[in-house]
Amino acid sequence: MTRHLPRLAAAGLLAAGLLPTLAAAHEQQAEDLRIAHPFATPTPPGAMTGGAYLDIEVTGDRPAVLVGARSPASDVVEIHHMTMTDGTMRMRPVPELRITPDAPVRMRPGGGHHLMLIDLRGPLAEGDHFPLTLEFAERGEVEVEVWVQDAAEGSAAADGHHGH
Ligand SMILES: [Cu+2]
Repeated sequence: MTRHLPRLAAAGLLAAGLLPTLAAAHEQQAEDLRIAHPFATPTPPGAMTGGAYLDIEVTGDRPAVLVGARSPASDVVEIHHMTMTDGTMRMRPVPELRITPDAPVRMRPGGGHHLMLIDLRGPLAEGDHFPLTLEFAERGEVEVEVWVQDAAEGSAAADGHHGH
């Protein structure tokens, strides 16, 4: 029995030393990202998909790459890009979204990038909120809280986060 003691003590010290390091590294990786005003638009009953929008800015020199997202609000979350071609709205999934220091991402309803919530687990009602985990290459994950707001209200509130 006593022979196991030093080994256990060493393991304890290792774990104690290691865990704070990992936690600090994780925070530092997300430290140069500013994520503002995540919101999702309400969905009619029975709708299987919904759109979520947020702003991502990198405050350092290194570009960030959003590679995925997930949420308990839906089975799947995809990064989508929407364009209007000859009056027809087209959405397509993109594998990643790159954010450079000089080009912050501002997602808004009606065009450009958004996050598509696919196979909703329930309708999104105004005033609801749900967590969303963003997965970044090399930076790890960032969890945000998404509030359900109509398109105009959500956009105005998101614009209000940028004072210049
Ligand atoms: Cu979409």
